[in-house]
Amino acid sequence: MSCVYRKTDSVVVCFFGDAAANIGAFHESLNMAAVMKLPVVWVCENNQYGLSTCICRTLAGGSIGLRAAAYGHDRLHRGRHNVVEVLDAARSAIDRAREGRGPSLIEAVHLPLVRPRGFGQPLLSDEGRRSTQWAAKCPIKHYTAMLLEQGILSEDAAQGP
Ligand SMILES: Cc1ncc(C[n+]2csc(CCOP(=O)(O)OP(=O)(O)O)c2C)c(N)n1
Ligand SMILES: [Mg+2]
Repeated sequence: MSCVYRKTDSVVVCFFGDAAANIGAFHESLNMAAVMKLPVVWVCENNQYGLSTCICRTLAGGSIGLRAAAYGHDRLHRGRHNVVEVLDAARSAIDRAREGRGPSLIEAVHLPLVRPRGFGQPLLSDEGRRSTQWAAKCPIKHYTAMLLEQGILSEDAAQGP
């Protein structure tokens, strides 16, 4: 029984990978949550790969967020590397859930992560290129730069212990 019925502030936050959006339970759960206006926030950590398979080969329609929209969800598709935008999205989704306005899906899109050795598979041929792309858009690096720029973090503190 959800907090909608119990009249509490509780919200369910459910994390899953991009590959889970292709199984039946994903569709059944999103449908039921929307029909019942359940206080649920789905967070899809979309790293573009299920094990070693690129979603470009498995995801029809090209977007997990669009699937959520089709089930009447608020769809919050946030920046690739912006921690603050993701925090804002989470706040807005939780508020919406608490107000009884139903579920949301946050699709956190990460650039393809390097798999050192893809679950028994050989190294991917474009590993070097993807590694460089990921390093350039690392969310921690960007957040650190933002905190330094705003004078919230000192250079010393940024270096860590
Ligand atoms: C019901 C079920 N089907 C298939 C698998 C096999 N399996 C393990 S991990 C995985 C892919 C997971 O991809 P994703 O959710 O995107 O997570 P990531 O690999 O990016 O960490 C699959 C298909 C499983 N564990 N359970
Ligand atoms: Mg994945």
